[in-house]
Amino acid sequence: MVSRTLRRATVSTAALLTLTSAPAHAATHGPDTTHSTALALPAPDMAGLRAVLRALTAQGAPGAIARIDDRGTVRTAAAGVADRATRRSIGDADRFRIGSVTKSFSAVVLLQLVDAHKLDLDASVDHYLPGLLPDRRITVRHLLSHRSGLYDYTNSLFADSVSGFEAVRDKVFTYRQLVRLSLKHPRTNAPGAAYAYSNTNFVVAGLLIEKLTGHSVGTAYRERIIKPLKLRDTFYVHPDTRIPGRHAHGYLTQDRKGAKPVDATDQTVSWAQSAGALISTTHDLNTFFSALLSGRLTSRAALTQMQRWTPVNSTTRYGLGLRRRDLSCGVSVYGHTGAVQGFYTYSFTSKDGRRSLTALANTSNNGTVLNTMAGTLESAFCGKRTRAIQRSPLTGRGSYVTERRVAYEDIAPGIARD
Ligand code: HEL
Repeated sequence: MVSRTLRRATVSTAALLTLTSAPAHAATHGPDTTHSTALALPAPDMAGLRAVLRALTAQGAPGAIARIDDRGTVRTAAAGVADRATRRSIGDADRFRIGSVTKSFSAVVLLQLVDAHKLDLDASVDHYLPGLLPDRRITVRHLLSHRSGLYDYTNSLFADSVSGFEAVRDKVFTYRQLVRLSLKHPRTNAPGAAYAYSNTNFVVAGLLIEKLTGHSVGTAYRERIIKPLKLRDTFYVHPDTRIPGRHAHGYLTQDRKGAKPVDATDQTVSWAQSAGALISTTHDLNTFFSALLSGRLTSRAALTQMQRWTPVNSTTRYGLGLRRRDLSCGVSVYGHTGAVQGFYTYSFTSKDGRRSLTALANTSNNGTVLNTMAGTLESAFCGKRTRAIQRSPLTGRGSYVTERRVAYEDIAPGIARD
């Protein structure tokens, strides 16, 4: 089973083209022209989903879970353990660190402030935070779409994965200290000129939230998202190091092959804060993205702004704190991914928010696992694999192709390694 999934990850582009209907591509910043609705979606492939989770454990994740919420119907799957020491099985109720899925929460708070006429997406960041950034041309929209050109300080912080992590595990940073780490390096591009994923953008977003609401980001998340949506398992505990209640342990893979993974569960996540420090569950993240895409967290106009896409690669676009993934069956899904030491998360929903999938693997620094996790989206939104006939150009003979290509290309350089 494992080898089948691995083989699926390397199927040729030619085979992929045979299998797929071409995904709709919106022009840069153009309207969203995709056609995915829950009604048109095929039934999820639960056997396929379970196979992906088993493959993740074979590839080095101690455990993996996935949950699909589909108009009131809940489907869950799990493989492996939450805790390598006790061997407790991992389950849907386990809380975990969601990493950059936090960015979608930060973006929602800022879009709510746009709705309240307290923030202008196209205003200079300098207007709200005078003197913070060296270039007054950087706008709020540039931050939220990763087009500011601000260097991602985590590239330097985590050049060596374990010593980099241990150096910050218990550290408490101010936002301004993190911005200063970024500004030691040249900017990657002129404002607006290119997409370059950077945690720095969402650290500045945190500063904006605090400045404009007069409260901490934790309070903003709680009052504006967590309480209204009754997300009972979602927490922002910074600078506390513990995950409250029942949770999965997270294991950071060492750069040195064969070395024992490091239990990275307890940490301040102060290096990320508004860019990545939330804790949640599969249930709460599905509720969150479903609410967002169905228009329950912002105005429709704000949601439209969040879906002005910058192309990232052939299958991924980035809006404002929101990713769009175009799947092999032509369906597009909306959400975010996360990578924080010990935890990889995928959380996406359909265009209308009616079907959502969240998956977690309690490992990190393992590019194979991160790539394979894309298969959870295929199983959840594309259904059973299509059997398509591929003809040999040499013999003209047809054979059935059942694989689908999965690819995760949108990774900050040096962040996830095989
Ligand atoms: S990276 C991503 C993901 N994002 C970005 C952010 C997040 N996470 C980080 O910036 C974490 C960096 C260190 C992670 C660490 C590991 O794997 O545990 N890696 C190393 O130390 C490598 N030397 C773009 C993948 C996202 O999906 O948005 O979350």
